[in-house]
Amino acid sequence: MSLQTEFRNILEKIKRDQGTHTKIAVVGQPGAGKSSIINALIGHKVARTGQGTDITRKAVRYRYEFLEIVDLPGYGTTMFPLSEWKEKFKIHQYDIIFFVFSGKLTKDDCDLFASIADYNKSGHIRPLLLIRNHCSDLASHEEREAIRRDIYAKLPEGLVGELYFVDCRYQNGIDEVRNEILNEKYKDFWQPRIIKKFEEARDEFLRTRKSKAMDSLSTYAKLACANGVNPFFGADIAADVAIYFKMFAAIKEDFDIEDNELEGRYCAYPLARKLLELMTKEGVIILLKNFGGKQVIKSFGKYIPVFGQAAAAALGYAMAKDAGESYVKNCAALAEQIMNDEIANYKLYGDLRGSSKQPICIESYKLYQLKE
Ligand SMILES: Nc1nc2c(ncn2[C@@H]2O[C@H](COP(=O)(O)OP(=O)(O)OP(=O)(O)O)[C@@H](O)[C@H]2O)c(=O)[nH]1
Ligand SMILES: [Mg+2]
Repeated sequence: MSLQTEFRNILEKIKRDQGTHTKIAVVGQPGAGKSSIINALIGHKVARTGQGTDITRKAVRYRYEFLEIVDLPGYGTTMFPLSEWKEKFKIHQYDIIFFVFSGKLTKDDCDLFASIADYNKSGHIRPLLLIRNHCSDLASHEEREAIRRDIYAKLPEGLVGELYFVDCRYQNGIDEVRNEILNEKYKDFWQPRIIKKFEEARDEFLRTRKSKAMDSLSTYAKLACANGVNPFFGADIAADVAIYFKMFAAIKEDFDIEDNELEGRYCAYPLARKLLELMTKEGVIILLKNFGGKQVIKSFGKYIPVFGQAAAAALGYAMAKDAGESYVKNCAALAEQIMNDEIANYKLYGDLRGSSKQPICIESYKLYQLKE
């Protein structure tokens, strides 16, 4: 295991908690391309698409990372007149609304806008994204501007929505919605929920690992105590170095911190360098020197009968305990810093810490179709 694996495991656990999901409703007229947009955003054909109306006949929920994207049937059909559709699908329960359209706006669209404006009056404002699909049909800038003017004129007062042009066939504009909008613009929406849960899990991780590390420390401090009465003059420093090495390695392992992470991915952290320094003989000798007088007393004390031996043993124990405790503290502080940074840089789409422009790779994500 590595710290990064621990981080991912914590996230995986949180993902199973539906309470952390940000719910997105994808709404619009039949055939506007709602299901196609879900497929394009997720990067995988999960939702059924097709010509004709009522291709999607019930709310289908897809979980993607911390999002729950819900594909809804189109409204204004025989099967779903708008009033029944509103009653059945209750879009005020969602956090974000994607309104997808590809042709002329109808009276139903305007009625829906009015309902959303009404829901927002309760004070819970749901971001509204106006997504014009089939944008490759729009050759000129003027055509887009006309669409912009038309839809903004139809939004009731108080209802704000940003307009995006996408095309599912050619994937135009999808990256923008996926990366800039969901990853960045709405980060404040989904991230605080995860962070809250994450902090609890992180603290629990640190608490259990610290206590495990304190057990390792105690084992090695006892060995150092025994080495305090080592009768071979000059041998105890070498033995101490070996004991300290083992103690530090055990503590690191208790925190699932791997040397290759310290040397690679997390090398920019000053604490990572500090932990690595103590994995070298030179580093441990410097540490022992820093104990100064104590080490000297320990080396000579054992030649003073009874009291000297006891004092050397006690010193050996105290020094190892001091060094171990400070190592535990540094491991915990580094793990905490790394986890905090990982969560702050976490992106829904794209690799961890990777560029938001990276193409989506479905293999690295878990995708679930939730049961009705
Ligand atoms: N040319 C073109 N065709 C598209 C685009 N987006 C979707 N389509 C096609 O339009 C048809 C309808 O798309 P869907 O995604 O099923 O539409 P929908 O809004 O989910 O439809 P319902 O579920 O019936 O409400 C499908 O045949 C898609 O392949 C696009 O951007 N360009
Ligand atoms: Mg559909």
